[in-house]
Amino acid sequence: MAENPPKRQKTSESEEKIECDALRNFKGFKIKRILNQNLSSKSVFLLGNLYSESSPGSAGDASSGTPEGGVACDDADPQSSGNDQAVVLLEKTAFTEDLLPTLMSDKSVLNRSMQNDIYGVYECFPPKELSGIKTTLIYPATEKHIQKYSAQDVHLINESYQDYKNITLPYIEEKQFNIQWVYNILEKKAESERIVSEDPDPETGFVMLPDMKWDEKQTSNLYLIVIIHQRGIKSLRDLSTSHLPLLRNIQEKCLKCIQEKYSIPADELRAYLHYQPSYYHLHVHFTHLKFNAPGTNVDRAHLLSSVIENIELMPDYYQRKPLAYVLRENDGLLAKFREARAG
Ligand code: GTA
Repeated sequence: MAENPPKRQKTSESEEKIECDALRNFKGFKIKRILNQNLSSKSVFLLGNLYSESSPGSAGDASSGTPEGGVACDDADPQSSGNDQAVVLLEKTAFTEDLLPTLMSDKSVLNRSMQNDIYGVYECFPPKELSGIKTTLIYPATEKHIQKYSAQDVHLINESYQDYKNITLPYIEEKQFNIQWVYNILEKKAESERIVSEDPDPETGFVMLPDMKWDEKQTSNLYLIVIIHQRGIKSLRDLSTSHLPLLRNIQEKCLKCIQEKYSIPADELRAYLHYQPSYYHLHVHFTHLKFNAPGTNVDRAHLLSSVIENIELMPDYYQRKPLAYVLRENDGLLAKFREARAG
């Protein structure tokens, strides 16, 4: 059993807050299967059961750990719902300059595996503080999460606005990912200490903070996410002239803030929206140009500057333009498109 498994505990009915403890180790974790593996990025995505030896007290025992903060978790309680599935993303992290002196010291242990003339090959075992693996835990994971992180074939869809209305919109209204994490950020119930910049204006305002994919160890792979305060704008498809002040505000203030805080000029950044996104509450990705972030391909990313220019040229551009994007083989939306195209 995990020593201190994450648990969700209501602290106050009125506040509707749920405490989520931090996991301390993976004791009891049972690997069900490898969902995906990438040798270049040195990452592996796993599906498993968090409490394979689950017993009363293994989870939900309030005395076993320290709550890390009041976080509203909209998914069902994993223990009572019986969903013990977890998706874990493990990624080896890049070297950072400031830690190199520690790595290149007597704190690292070397094992030589080969020597030939002047050529030696060693395995280096760095100290604990340098051997961290970026670990993302999604728990309890839904079937949609499992599909999202599984290796599978992808297919290109060309979606007209009519398709959006008839196929995509009804599908995402029924099947979209829960966006409680977005509301937690906007309502300062989670990650409030990580906020880099905020404009509180209800119409044109936003919150900017490090994306879950950024380890924040160096700025060469900077990844910030900007979430708008206004609710009900799902994606690019909802954008028109009335949203230009919002989009221009994000572009201007976020680029300025990134320059000031991280010393990265605007021409070394890409700001873009995904279509289709995974989460249907409008947000903008800001990544360093040097970083080949997942989701920057032409089949998914739309530069914020182009979005603004397109709407300036044609107010209803995103209600007229066919948009192409890729869908995974097991995506329910692809099945809907296939059904519609066949019939
Ligand atoms: N700060 O709680 C959160 C949080 N959540 C739940 C998601 N994000 C969060 N950020 C914070 N706190 O960039 C971030 C995501 C993402 C953005 C949503 O919000 O990291 P999107 O709606 O356009 O959805 O953006 P997107 O891009 O599909 O989401 P995501 O998670 O980036 O998935 C993209 C695909 O990239 C996945 O299917 C996965 O297979 C692949 N991928 C490759 N490498 C990674 C990786 N290192 N981590 C995650 N996914 C990866």
